[in-house]
Amino acid sequence: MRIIVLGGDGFCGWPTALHLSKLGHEITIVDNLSRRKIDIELEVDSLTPIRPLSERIGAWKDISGRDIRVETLTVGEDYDRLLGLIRETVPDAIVHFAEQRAAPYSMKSSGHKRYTVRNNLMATNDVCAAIVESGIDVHLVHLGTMGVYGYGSAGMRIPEGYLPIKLETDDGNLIDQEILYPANPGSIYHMTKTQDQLFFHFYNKNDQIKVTDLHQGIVWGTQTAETRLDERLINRFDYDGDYGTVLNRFLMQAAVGFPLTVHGTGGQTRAFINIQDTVRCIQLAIDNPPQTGGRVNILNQMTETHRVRDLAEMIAELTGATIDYVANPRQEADENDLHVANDRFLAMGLEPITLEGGLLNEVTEIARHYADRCDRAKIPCRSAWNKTRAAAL
Ligand code: USQ
Repeated sequence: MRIIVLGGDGFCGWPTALHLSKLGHEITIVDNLSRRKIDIELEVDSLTPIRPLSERIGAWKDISGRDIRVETLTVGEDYDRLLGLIRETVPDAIVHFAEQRAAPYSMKSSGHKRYTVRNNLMATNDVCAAIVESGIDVHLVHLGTMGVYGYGSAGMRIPEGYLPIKLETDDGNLIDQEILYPANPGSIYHMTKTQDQLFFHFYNKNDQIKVTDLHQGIVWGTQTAETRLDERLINRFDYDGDYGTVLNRFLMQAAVGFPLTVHGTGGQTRAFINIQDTVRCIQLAIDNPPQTGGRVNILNQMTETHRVRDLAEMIAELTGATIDYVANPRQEADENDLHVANDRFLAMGLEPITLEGGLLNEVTEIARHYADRCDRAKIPCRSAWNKTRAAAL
């Protein structure tokens, strides 16, 4: 297949591009290097020494013999170039990762809120509009987030996108309907993903575009079968307070002897997935497109749920690290239960990599190996959700 990967230089985009290329697909990466520019803004580097994009692409050619094309453009701004690329390549699928993906970054200031909204919403609308204008039958695969649902479900499993409801008609009859699960975002970033759902719903209804929206949990791990092949292909490892995600941060903190930063009581329960399973899920989504005319296809891309303090305790036991219960900079529930349906990927053959699966050690090894690249001052989360949270820090 011909596949365009929007945001193909990022943490999920890069390993996905390699995985799909390895499978024999013809890959074009579109990226504006915004993630690397944010590293400069935040004065922090990936813990792993990621190479410039052209060097990554050259290394992949050396290792695999396969070409990946790169187009540097900003999705959401350079509309004509995006449309031209779609017309020229006639892709079977477009994988859309071209969004600002960090909740704390999106909450740093009004400027960061505005950037995240502008960037993410314009990008998604431009992709949908360009697909329609091109007239090409493209399958759009979008990386959404579990955070569109909020993290509580009143004791029921969070379904895959649609909530079955019963409506009482005026004459007293009950009728069955399915609606998009009510959006309940916890940050400006998560809010943009809830709005993405409405773009997809509208363009699907109006123009019958084929969309798969993947509601992904928190990714852990860093390497995949392809990025492991050569150090020049290494994936990002974010550890800083804005972009680092919780499990990778704890593993890295343990490796450099920094007390594990549990926010509040650590009673927050979240969904997780290993990066190797992320790339496999994207492949499965591409292999199983919705039918033309069908509704937006929504899958929960997660494999297990864990409570933050349980993760900290597990890692402390594994490594001897200490735990620091710090004031929570986020406006979020102290404690929540989370049950999530993920039957659809399991039915497609996904065999989840679980935390017990041994890869925790690999992440710790990588964190130890590159520990001297860590700037400890960048570890604490300082982006507060509101004035009350800021005052408590
Ligand atoms: N947390 C800590 N200590 C830390 C860092 C985080 O206790 O040092 C807590 C946070 O307060 C939060 C939880 O861990 O309760 C998760 O935080 P996170 O930074 O790992 O994840 P989050 O901000 O939710 O965002 C990440 C990705 C985002 C993706 C989302 C999936 O950055 O792109 O959409 O995970 S989900 O969380 O399922 O919505």
